[in-house]
Amino acid sequence: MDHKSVLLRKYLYDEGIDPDLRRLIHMVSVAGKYISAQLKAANRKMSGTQNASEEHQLEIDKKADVILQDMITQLDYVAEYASEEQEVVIKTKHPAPKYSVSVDPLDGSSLIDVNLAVGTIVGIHRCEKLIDSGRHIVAALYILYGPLTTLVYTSGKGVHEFVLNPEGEFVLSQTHLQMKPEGKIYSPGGLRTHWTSAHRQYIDDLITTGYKLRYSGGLVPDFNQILMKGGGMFAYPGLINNPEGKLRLLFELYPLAFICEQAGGAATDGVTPILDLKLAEIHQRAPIYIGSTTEVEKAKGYLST
Ligand code: FDP
Repeated sequence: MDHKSVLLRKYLYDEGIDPDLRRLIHMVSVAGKYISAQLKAANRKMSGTQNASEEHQLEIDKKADVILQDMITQLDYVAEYASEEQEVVIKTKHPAPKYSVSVDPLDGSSLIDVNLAVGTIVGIHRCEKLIDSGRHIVAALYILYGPLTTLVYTSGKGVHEFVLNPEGEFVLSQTHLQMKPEGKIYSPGGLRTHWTSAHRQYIDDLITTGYKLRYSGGLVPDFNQILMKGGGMFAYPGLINNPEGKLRLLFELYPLAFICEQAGGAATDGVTPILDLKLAEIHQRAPIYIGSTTEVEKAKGYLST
């Protein structure tokens, strides 16, 4: 197959998934094109406020959220829209709801002013199943705004990558991405002085067995690097002063865990698979160890004792 000629919408069509799910993924990809254009026009020193997680929120965070909300909630089968930038879930009241959507509109936006890569993360859940667990996810994707804008998605039939071309189309780049059982890079979040001794021992183990450090401070590019290199491990651990860590279960961890499992990898909080963790409220956080199965198993060995 000549990948350059295969557009995202054609690939989605050929996958034979539910037409409404197909349109939803396509709609998110269109939103991604707008966000990509906004980022190129962004004033990098834009002032901001605080979001629902009391983190600094830039103008561009809010713009990305508005673009996604407008595009997603206009589909008359979307029941709920939950955004990391908003306090509460938006309920659409559409008459025949089928899917609910979680979004992190612009993850890693603190990296915009230094011109590093950032991303959008989206989870698509069975209707009104947002506040439950990650096992109701039917599709997940992220869009990475780097030197190239790429879209990586899965509808439960493997993980595929598309690249935004100069004509404004997402064209197929790679199909059925797979993580090897073991990689050679590690990406550890959190302040070292706040790591627990179990986490520190785990990271020391990786270092002494020859793992290379790769950490940009952006979850999407850091996870994407592990996926594209075919293995390795990203961790944002529970910290001494913050046992739940930093990253949000619904907006960040469920979608990436779903993608990772689809690529043959795994994701755990140290004990429980991320997708099995129960969600009590939308901004809940959890520790994560995600990547190749060997590294994730090793993490469990250190963390669950
Ligand atoms: P950011 O605060 O820039 O939005 O989700 C939050 C996140 O970035 C992730 O993208 C990233 O992996 C993590 O925080 C980085 O946190 P540290 O600065 O604590 O390493």
